[in-house]
Amino acid sequence: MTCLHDRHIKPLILAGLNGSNWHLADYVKRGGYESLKRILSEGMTPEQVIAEVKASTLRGRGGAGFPSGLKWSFMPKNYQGQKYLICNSDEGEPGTFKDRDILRYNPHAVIEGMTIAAYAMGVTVGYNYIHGEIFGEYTRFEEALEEARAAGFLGDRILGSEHSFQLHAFHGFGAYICGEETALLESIEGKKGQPRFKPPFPASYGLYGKPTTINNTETFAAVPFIFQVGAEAYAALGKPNNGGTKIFSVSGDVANPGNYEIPLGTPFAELLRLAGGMRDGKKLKAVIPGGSSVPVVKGDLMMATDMDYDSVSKAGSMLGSGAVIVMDETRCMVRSLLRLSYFYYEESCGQCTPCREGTGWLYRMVHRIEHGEGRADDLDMLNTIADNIQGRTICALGDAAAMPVRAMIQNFKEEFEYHIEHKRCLVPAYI
Ligand code: L3W
Ligand code: SF4
Repeated sequence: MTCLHDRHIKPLILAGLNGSNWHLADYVKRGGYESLKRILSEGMTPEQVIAEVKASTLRGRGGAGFPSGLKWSFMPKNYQGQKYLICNSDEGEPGTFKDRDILRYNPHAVIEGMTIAAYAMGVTVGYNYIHGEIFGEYTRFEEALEEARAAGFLGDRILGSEHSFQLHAFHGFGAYICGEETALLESIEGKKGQPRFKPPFPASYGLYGKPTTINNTETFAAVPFIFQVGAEAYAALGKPNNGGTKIFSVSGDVANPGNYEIPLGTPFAELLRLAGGMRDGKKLKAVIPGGSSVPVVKGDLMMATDMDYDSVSKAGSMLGSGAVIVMDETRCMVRSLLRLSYFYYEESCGQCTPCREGTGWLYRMVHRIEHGEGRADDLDMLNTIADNIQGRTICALGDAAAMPVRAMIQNFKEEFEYHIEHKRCLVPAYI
C-alpha cells in the first residue's frame, strides 16, 4: 500500500500505515479522535458540523460521488424514533480493493468519522456492513470497536457529552448486490439482499423503515481530516467541487499495482507514473477509471484526463469508486467484455426482467463473438439489449451491465467486427 502526493500536503487516510500501527494508541499519536473531541468540547452544533462537511466539498467515495454534506442534511431533524447510520464496506466490484485496506490499516478513522456523522445527524445506532468474503478486516474492525469503547470514544455519553452512539460490525454475505444501499438494508434486516425501489430514499425510509444514512468506508474515513485541517483547506487539496484526496486502486498492466492516495484532480498520467508506469514498457490501450461498472476510456484520452469526478465525466466515463483498471496493447477487448458481462450476469439478483434476462443475453452474445460464432448483426443487437436494460431496472446493476458493453463497442468496434468476420482475435495481428 502506497500513499503519495504531489503538493507537500500530509497524505490523509492511508499515510505511513503498515498493518501494525492501526491500534488506538497509534491513531491517537497521529492526531486521531482530536476532531471528535474538539467538536464535542467546543460545542459545535450538528448544523455547524454539516455545514463544514458541505464546505469541504466531500463527495461520496462509493461510486456515485453524491455530496456528503447534502446527504447528511436529508436526515429529519426532529424525528422522535430511532435513526440509523450505516457504513457500506461491502466492497465487491471488480477492480476495487481500497475499503479493505482502510479497515485493515486505519479502522479508527472510520469509527471517528462515523461518530462525528452520528452526532451531526442525531443518530444513536450504527452498523458497518463488511463484505462477507473478507474475514481479517472484520475481526480487526471488531477489535478497533472494543478499543474505542474502552477509551470512551464510543458508547453512552461519549467523552462526557450528551452524545451516545452504539456502533456494531455486521459481517455481510459476499453477494455483490448487497453493496447496493437498499439491498444492504434488506440484508441487515435478515432478508434476501435485493434492492428496493427508490424513492423513498433511505434518508426517509431506511433500516427497519427508519431514517438512515449510508456512506462508503472511505467517505467516513475522510471526515476526521476535514475537521483536522479545516473545510477550506480540505477542499483546496482537490479541485472546485472535487475536494480532498481520493484513494485509487490501480490494477491491471502496471508495474506496481496498489492503492494510491492522491489529491482529486491529479492527472491520470501522474497516477500511472506513481504506479510504476506500464508493465514491461508496453503501450497503454485503455483504462476503466472507476470500477468495472463504468465505461472504458481509450488510453490517449485518459492520458489527457484529470482524476476527479467532473473531468472523468467529461471523458465519457465516471470516477466511480476509484478502481482504475489499466489495459495494455495485448488485451483483447472482446475477452475483457466477456469477463465483465459474466460478472453482472452472475450477480444479478433476478428481480427485474431486463436485468435478469438481459445480462444473460449480453453474456451469451459476447461469449459467442469471442468464440468465433458471432453473427453480422450481433453488435446492433448488443446495443439494443443494452438500451433495453439501461434506465429500466430497480437498481444501478442493470446500468452497470449495459454501460460497459456500449462503451467497449463504441471505442473498439474494429476488434468486435474482426472477431465476427475472421472468427479470431485482432490483437495478435497488430502487436
Ligand atoms: C435523498 C435524494 N437521498 C440520491 C442518495 C442515495 C445514495 C446516494 C447516491 O449507486 C453507484 C452506482 C454503481 N434524496 C437523493 C438521495 N440520494 N438522491 O445519494 O445515489 P445514486 O442512486 O446516484 O447511487 P447509488 O445507488 O448509491 C452507486 C457505481 O456507484 N459503482 C459501484 C461501485 C461499487 C462499489 C463496491 O463494490 N464497493 O463501490 C461504480 O461506479 O454502479 O452507479 O445514497 O440514497 N433525492
Ligand atoms: Fe436485481 Fe438487476 Fe433489478 Fe438490480 S437491476 S434489482 S440487480 S434484477
